[in-house]
Amino acid sequence: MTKRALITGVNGMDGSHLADLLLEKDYAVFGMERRASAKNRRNTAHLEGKITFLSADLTDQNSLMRCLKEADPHEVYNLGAMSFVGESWNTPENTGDVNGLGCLRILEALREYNRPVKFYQASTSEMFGKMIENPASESTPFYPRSPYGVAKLYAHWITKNYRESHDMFNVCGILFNHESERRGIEFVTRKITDGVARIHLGLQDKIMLGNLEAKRDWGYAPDYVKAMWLTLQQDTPDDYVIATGETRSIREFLDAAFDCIDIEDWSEYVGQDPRFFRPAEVDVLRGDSSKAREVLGWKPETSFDDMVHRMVENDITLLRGNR
Ligand code: NAP
Ligand code: G4F
Repeated sequence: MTKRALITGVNGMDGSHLADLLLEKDYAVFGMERRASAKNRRNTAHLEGKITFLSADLTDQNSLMRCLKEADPHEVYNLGAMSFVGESWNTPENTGDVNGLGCLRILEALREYNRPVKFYQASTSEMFGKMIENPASESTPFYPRSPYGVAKLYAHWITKNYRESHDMFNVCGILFNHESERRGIEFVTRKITDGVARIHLGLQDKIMLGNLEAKRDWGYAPDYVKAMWLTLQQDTPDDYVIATGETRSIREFLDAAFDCIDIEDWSEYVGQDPRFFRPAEVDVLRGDSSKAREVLGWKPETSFDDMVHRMVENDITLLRGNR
């Protein structure tokens, strides 16, 4: 029997990598996208003709029900979100609507649909925020520091609540930061690798950033979508931290990225701009993924240095193509 999966946010970084993985596994893949006046298939152009795109929006209940009926999925992965933490202070209400209530809307649609569908919610290390424990595990108390983190915490708890209240197969992956060549340009890693590529090609003089001291537990996105799939293949629904267990500062990311173009001292190429600082910062994130390693047999496969190299090389190639 061919398995069918519905992915919300299919045009995003994770959505596109997950679609690649599920196609390798011979799934029929249905990708939910929200259609504006123009298509946004930068990450999914290669998937046209291989997956079925469905038009819907996490803020539109009827559209979600229509998607479920059209896809008739065995598995639903909710990866759609307003995923940029910095922007969530500018649009807190929309962030709550999409990231918090959007998840509730899918759960309600699933309840009404009333078939045995496994549901995956992309929860986030941003829910740990102040990091009551370091490293953070599934039992660490939450302390979100942004409207994004607060909205995601609602989605996390409502997913668990519907599992317990309605006996649904709902799981949450508490995903620490993960990056790839398909990362949005506004996130710090891609902003740096794109900037380093431009400096290398003589197209830009400086990269302007915010807080360089913040630390993140950075993994490679294709490894993380494997964890998503593994989580839904279990017999019992449960929640898992997905992380490398290593943490590095933005400065260390800069070291690795500039190293790719043989620049050791990058100080003249990097500036700071108050616009990129946040009203409340998450100073450090580090995750303990022991449970995922033991139960799912998951582990990160791509090293930090390899990931940074791939991103810089990809940006150099893209920019050379554009010139
Ligand atoms: P991403 O690249 O920003 O993708 C998010 C996708 O959601 C985009 O395709 C976006 O569509 C779509 N979307 C936004 N608003 C929507 C709406 N109202 N209705 C339907 N779709 C909507 O994010 P990502 O990095 O792949 O992350 C995937 C998920 O994992 C997100 O839920 C994110 O919060 C979560 N997460 C990510 C990380 C990480 O480090 N990457 C860590 C923890 C959790 P448009 O293209 O139209 O904007
Ligand atoms: O790359 P960032 O914007 O990612 P952030 O805030 O950690 O969020 C990402 O990871 C979360 C998981 O922990 C996801 F849930 C979320 O969807 C997203 O994928 O910022 C990383 C750090 C921050 O401390 C920020 O203050 O980099 C710092 N930073 C310094 N200069 C900057 C910049 N961030 C951005 N985006 N742009 C800068 O110029």
